[in-house]
Amino acid sequence: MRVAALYDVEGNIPALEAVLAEVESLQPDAIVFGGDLFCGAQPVEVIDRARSLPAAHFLLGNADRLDEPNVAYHVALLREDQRDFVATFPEKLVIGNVLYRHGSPRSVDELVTVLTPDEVLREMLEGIGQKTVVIGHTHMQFDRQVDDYRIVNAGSVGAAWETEPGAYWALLDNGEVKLRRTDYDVEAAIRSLPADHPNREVRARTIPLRLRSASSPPLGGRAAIRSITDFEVREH
Ligand SMILES: [Mn+2]
Repeated sequence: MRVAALYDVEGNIPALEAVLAEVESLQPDAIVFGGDLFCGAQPVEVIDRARSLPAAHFLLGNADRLDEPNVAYHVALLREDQRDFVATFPEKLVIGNVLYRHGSPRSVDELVTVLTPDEVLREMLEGIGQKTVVIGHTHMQFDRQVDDYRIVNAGSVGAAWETEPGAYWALLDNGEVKLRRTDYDVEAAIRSLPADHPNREVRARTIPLRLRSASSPPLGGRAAIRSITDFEVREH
């Protein structure tokens, strides 16, 4: 069983196309779109492209909730059939005994980073039968072990917050986890943001957000991060 986990595409079609060029050559059994699929520069194109893939499965992210006021600009751009499609996204998927969720092992919205304490992760894992859990949402890739659980953050395809720019994703290959980074034209993606895109300046700065180091993301503590202002950022 080979599964490509593509999280937080965030409407970035150049990033998605670059990743799919690699993914399609690997011929995975499944492609999991792990939530926060369309909010970004090319929402219509990203949904159509993702939906055209026969092996694709979709998960709900916090920014895929059609009634969420923060995403109204993007929802208004979608066709009716696309809105109906997004409304079907489930909060969790199990494929090959791996659990896929957007935020944390138990939530669409909770944040998990490398700094989230083990005891907090234990709480989030309570009652979960699958020993491997793939999440996203914080846009920072990692592969952690807590007791006999493996928690993988697939990273973000469309708005990676890492030390190197690129599109980040994960490949689950017969029990092996491979963290992947794919180059794409980041500057072109930034230029393609429409002039009237909400928070255009912030968005331009966060495709990608460049961290000083992989181990110094944000604050420690329970929630680990609250917003991008918690990050140490360097100019790109
Ligand atoms: Mn999210």
